[in-house]
Amino acid sequence: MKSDPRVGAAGLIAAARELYAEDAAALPVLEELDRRLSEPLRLAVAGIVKAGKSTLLNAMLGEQIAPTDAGECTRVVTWYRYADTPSITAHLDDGTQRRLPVRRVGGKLNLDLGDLTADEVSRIDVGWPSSILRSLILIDTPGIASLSHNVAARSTEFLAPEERPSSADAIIYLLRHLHPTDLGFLEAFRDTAAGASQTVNAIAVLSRADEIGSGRIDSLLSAAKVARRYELDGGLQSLALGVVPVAGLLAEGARTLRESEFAAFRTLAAMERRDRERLLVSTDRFVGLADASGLSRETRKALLARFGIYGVRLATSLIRGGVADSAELADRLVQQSGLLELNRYVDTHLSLRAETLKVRAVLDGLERLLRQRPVAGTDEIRAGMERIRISAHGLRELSLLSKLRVGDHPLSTDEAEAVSRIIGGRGATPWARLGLPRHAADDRLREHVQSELAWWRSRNASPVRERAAREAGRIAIRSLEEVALDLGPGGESPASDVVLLSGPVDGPGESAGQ
Ligand SMILES: Nc1nc2c(ncn2[C@@H]2O[C@H](COP(=O)(O)OP(=O)(O)OP(=O)(O)O)[C@@H](O)[C@H]2O)c(=O)[nH]1
Ligand SMILES: [Mg+2]
Repeated sequence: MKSDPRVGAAGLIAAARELYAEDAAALPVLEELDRRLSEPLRLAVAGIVKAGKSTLLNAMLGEQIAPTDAGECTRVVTWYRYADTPSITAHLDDGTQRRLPVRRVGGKLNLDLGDLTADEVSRIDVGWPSSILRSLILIDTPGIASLSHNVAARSTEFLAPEERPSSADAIIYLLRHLHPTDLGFLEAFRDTAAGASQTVNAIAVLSRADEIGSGRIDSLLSAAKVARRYELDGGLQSLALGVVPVAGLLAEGARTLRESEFAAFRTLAAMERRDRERLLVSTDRFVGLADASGLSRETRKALLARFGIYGVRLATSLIRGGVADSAELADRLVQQSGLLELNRYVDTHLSLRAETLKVRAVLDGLERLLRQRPVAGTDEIRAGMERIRISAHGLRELSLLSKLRVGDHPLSTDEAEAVSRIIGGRGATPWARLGLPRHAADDRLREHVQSELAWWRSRNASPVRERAAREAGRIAIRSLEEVALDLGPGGESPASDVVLLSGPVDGPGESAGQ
């Protein structure tokens, strides 16, 4: 029978609570670890100032909740978690809490600190009835490398503190041009908790992707090329799982598209071709022209703010191509924005591994506490942690994956690539592990898993195989055995109880790494 690492970790926290019963400083740490274990995965959105973090978070939520303009709130770490009714709570540095009013203005949540200043607030907690928050806690963070040292320090202290594990289980890191600050931060995040283990939970996003090709209609293709280049030779390889180009503003606009906006796009699409081209030639022209076939300057300005010039051009051209209603337009714009690809990354690398990532973070936190506040009688807890680390296959996969990512292994390049794929380096779905397309038939998956198993077993049986290579092979074999078990002998596919952003289990499949 498989033992549940989460139950094991919870047991260790309970045991530690008894040992530290008299220690007023240790108890809150243990309480926090316990909470972390039972809550959804904490996914933080990070990046330098104005990288588009809050906009992307709104796109993921499908609502305009996170404040995107200047203002005090963009300087505070803000947690978005599931609640049946909306609520906003400010946690102050002095340990007290204050409820803030929930007000929406023009579709946007108006996050207002009132008479508080950002410097007094340690974090804001927003409770919101959004389905994605049932499986993830999303955390918006202030810009790294902000002009205000205070603001940047808050993010770094939260995400990559020196003296304890990160408060986030995983991050989406937004970058626009690969800047030394980006690499520096990702290195710090990687090196927080247990050595290099953080390489398996950072996804890089090439943000504001529509601006890369100056908003031209092929902008996202240019962005995809840049992202690929960064992935291969930007020094990012050992720091992030991949680089996904995303036009967050377009995704946010599409997911919150209003009928009046659809009508405005339709008006643009119906204009005489020459007039339309003249109008869409540049941002300045788009808002500058006095008369534009009945679209007021205010309307045009609003469209630009919500979709960017790329989004306006794309929406118009899609309508001209036959898109007939606002729901279809929204779908098509979301598809073009890169958001779905990002969702797939989150699903296959993070959501499917949520339990493991949480257990790992909690064990790191517990270990840190035992080291910093030594007391008698912790041997059993330490032994328990070791048992979980050795026996929980998900943890062994993660630890091997991070070693492979930083080149710390004795395998040949081909073998390392194959092991990495099998243990979930391209996503934890069966087909990603087997290197097959997303929609491959179950029978084909079964056939592949058996032939890979046979190959790895015979490879590992070689008497001259190095110990570390044999161990890596053993982990790969175990992963394949689990895939085989999940697939069953035939018939129905097993149902997943993980809530995924992209709906039914979806993997990077054919598009992986393109
Ligand atoms: N063209 C374009 N503009 C974007 C995109 N994402 C964000 N922006 C714009 O960039 C500005 C900053 O966006 P935010 O989402 O507030 O960025 P942020 O990283 O949260 O900023 P701070 O929290 O202040 O560091 C806003 O004016 C957005 O409209 C995008 O994908 N494309
Ligand atoms: Mg922001």
